[in-house]
Amino acid sequence: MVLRVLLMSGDNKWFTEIFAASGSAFGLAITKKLDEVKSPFQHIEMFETTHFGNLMVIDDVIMLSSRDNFLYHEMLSHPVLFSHDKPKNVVIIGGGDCGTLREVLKHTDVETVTQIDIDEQVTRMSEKYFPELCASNNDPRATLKFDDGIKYMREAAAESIDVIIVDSTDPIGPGEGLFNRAFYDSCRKALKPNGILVQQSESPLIHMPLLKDMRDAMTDVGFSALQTLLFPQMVYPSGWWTCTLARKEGQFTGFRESDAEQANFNTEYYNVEVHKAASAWPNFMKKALNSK
Ligand code: SPD
Repeated sequence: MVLRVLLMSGDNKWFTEIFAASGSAFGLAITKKLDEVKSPFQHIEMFETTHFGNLMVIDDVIMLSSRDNFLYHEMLSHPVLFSHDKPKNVVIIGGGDCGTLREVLKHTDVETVTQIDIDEQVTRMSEKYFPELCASNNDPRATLKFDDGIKYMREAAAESIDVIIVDSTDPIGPGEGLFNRAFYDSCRKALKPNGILVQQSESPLIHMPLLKDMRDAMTDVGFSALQTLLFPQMVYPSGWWTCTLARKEGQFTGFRESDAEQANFNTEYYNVEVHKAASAWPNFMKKALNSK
């Protein structure tokens, strides 16, 4: 269960996300509340912080800050795109703040990116408070749809997509149906034979049972190889996060290292060394996840 508190301390207020399941909490000093909207799906709030720029909170859970969203968005985009031999057609499920979309569009080989987020208000808030993330939204290769991503994948044509990126909230509320076998099965069918799915897969320190369930479900529906990558993300519970890549067929042997080395775009976190290091697992993860 996630709770939130607004505390007063000296001149500052603090937005604090309490993660009761792990007896931990994370807080940011805020100067003011900028905006809020109750959409048909969720409660979206925007705060101005003292040190982290703007902060988006959905249903009391921190989604992103101006200062550190690059870590998550780069790791959800570049490892999977450089692991595919020629990613032309990309689908983003969720991702309404458009940070992942911005990173994907940096790849000039990508011909189309279709983003399906259930909640248009997330994008409208992001356009206003994270304009840097939305700067490429008018790229002719990008299509933004506001619809149910689960239904979209269920109805997608078989073998039509190179890369699917699931940039979701936690598995509660509208995001819940993106973490189960039925959804992974739809994704697998919609991928071309050399296609890859990547999904944000929560914290290795405090969500291990969920991560294990996700990986087991991906394997059960027939994905042939998985790769869980680790990266820091200060504003999420534990400050340590993962994404999991799942290949429809074959193994993860195709990292286009020289293309990543010579990439003609800027990144703040991602590079070849980071890509390789992100797949190194600490012993507790090997013990928890290598049993299957
Ligand atoms: N605990 C919060 C996890 C949220 C992950 N998704 C954030 C969306 C950023 N594009």
